[in-house]
Amino acid sequence: ALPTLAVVGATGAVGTVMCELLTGRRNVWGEIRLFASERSAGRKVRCRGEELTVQALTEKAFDGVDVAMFDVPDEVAAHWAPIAVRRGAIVVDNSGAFRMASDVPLVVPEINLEQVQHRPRGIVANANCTTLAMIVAVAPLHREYGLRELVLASYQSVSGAGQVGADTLHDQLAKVAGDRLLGSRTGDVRQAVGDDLGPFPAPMALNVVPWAGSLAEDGWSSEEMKMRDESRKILGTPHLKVTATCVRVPVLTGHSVAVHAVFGTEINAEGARGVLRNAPGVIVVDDPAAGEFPMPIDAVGTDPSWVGRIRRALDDPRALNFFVTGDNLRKGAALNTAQIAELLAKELTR
Ligand code: 11C
Repeated sequence: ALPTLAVVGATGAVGTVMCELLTGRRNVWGEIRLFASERSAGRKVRCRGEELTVQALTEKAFDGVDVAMFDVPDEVAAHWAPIAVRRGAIVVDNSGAFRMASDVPLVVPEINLEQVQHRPRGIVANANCTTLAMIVAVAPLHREYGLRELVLASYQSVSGAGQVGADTLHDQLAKVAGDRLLGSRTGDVRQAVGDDLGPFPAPMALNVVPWAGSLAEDGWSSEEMKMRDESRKILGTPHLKVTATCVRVPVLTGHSVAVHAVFGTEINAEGARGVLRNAPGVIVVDDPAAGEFPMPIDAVGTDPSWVGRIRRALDDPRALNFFVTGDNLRKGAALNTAQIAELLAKELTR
């Protein structure tokens, strides 16, 4: 029989995309169970052509579940993932709760799929959406040229902060739309937007906010630390130099990253383009003369990381600059989780 799947956090922004993805992937799972908070329990969700009723989480609900995909806040995952494991499930967790634990693999199938087998705690972690968009392009270049350093600047969409992030931008845009003075020297976006900033520290409409996540040490944000820590773990380079500046932009879906990557050998743009064209999960769109470069409006709703603006640094022949965009809800979250879960399904049905 095909394995039973649980989706925990089925009604959030990522959970919704997860159900869409499952609909297109037949013959992988037998029963599918959807879970969410008490508030969403009882809701009907269409998944794989069936109308499923969302259930509240209980310990017993995991009985008979083979694989549980979690997309819930860190503290919820920290509590419930070990319970799901005790009840017999393998957990694929998209929160930050377990990513950096040495006994939990952090898996990106295009890069380190073999690590899915070493999971002493029964948990496999999924990386942060900002790391994922970028690392799928960086890893093949690392394999070819030997990475020494990454300097990153992100352009993150509001849906990275969940459905409430997307709703907040829509509401704010409705408030400022049509007023040509707003956001200019004579206008005041803050006044028009009012107090409802949603999950953001400042207005997102007509603005750019150099902040994502929570405050970490010495002025760094948690999101910037994740890009550093997770890149090192996924690439298996614990001492890689990584500097990130994470910025939220008024885009609904699609996280972008400007990358400056320094390698151990000299590099040229055409060689790098060739490596990236052959890399799994990557699309090269790089013809600025024709107005072709990767943008969130291209990447949204698609699986790969879109890479362009590939050029060698002017002052360092070992350094490459490029721009990468990926759908933060797909490869950044639901898709990578589903890919890991499918590796497990294959293992279970062998
Ligand atoms: C954001 N990348 O855009 C974050 C959301 O650790 O999985 C995902 C946070 C995480 O706000």
